[in-house]
Amino acid sequence: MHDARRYHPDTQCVHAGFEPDGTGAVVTPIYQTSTFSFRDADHGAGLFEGKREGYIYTRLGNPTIRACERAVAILEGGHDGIACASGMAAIHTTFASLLRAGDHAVCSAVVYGPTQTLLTGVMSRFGVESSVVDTADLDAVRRAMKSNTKLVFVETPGNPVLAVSDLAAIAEIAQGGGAKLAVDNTFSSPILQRPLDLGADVVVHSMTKFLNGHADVVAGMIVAKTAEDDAAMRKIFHQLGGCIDPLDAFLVSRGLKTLALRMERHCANAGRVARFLETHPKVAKVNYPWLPSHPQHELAKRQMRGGGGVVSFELAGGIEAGKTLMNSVRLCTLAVSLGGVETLIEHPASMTHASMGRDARARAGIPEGLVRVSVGIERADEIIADLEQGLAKT
Ligand code: LCS
Repeated sequence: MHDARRYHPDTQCVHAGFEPDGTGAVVTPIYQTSTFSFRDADHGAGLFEGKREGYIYTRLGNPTIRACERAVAILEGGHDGIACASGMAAIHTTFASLLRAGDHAVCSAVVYGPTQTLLTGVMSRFGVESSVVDTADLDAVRRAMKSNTKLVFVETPGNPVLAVSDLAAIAEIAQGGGAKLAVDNTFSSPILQRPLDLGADVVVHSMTKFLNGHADVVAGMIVAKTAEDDAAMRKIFHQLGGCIDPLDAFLVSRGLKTLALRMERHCANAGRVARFLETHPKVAKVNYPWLPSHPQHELAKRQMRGGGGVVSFELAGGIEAGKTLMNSVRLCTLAVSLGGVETLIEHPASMTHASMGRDARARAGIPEGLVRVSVGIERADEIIADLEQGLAKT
């Protein structure tokens, strides 16, 4: 579909990225090959020089991977996509492409734990300074900007307390200070939020989550808004080497076809679970952007088209009650990750956000007793009944 950008996102999910390969195949086949033969020596040399279009080697490009890259780029409204082996590979490539020794980066305090650890614990070894701030607070972002700030990295809604940051305002602050804005859009997917339309320069995803949606692939994606940023990042990516496998790219492209449908159900179910939890006497606090009690609810309504599929909450009985709940659920599965069709429950402080350490969690406002649920697409009343029987045991 060469003109997929004209269509509604619901239609783009089904068709974007596909280009006929001449066989009549209606989906892009799995080109499970590491390398591509050249017609002759000059053809090979021409491909390497960039004078000819074609495939060389799967780390540098592959038709199945290209289909997935085009699809996500169209959904995000960006120039092109760079598919990666994981969300972390996408974030690493972003940091390594947009930062160099002597630069400074600003990062949301509420992010997936390893993102922050990569910046403060690994990029720091290569001479990159960083400030971790509450990006929901625009003054904190303004104060954190320095003359050498080259990147502002925002995750919104942020994992796991669902803090929402104002992307249009942060794009102005970042670009006004000579920095690029990169946004981790994993929690919303382009169906609920399009950061590039709001002024961001780069979007990253863990496609392990909603984009693939079936808990059977680990993958990531980078989408740059401009051809220049795409080319610069792709060059670094080719050297770093964190490429996706063609089979995984195929599976993500298949998952994308139902993304709009799945997000509708994730949002409806998560909204019902959040409202149920908010009225439950054993629940002290619920975080969900679509609840009027969420501190950035009005901003979320402006910036997003739905609250997403993730809810987190604190029990009045603290972590011990949380453990009892997690050990008592039957339909929900006790596992990390999120964004799949099945409902998952986990404990951020000892699992997904353990690597940050207690102090960083405290600074980010991530309570030690917080429980996170990725609400799947099962029947909402059956998810709620499962949580209800688990809460009764606490
Ligand atoms: N960005 C966000 C917002 C994430 O939630 C994750 C993983 C990543 C990036 C990294 O992606 P990966 O390399 O795993 O594909 N989040 C996880 C979580 O909350 N539980 O398990 C993984």
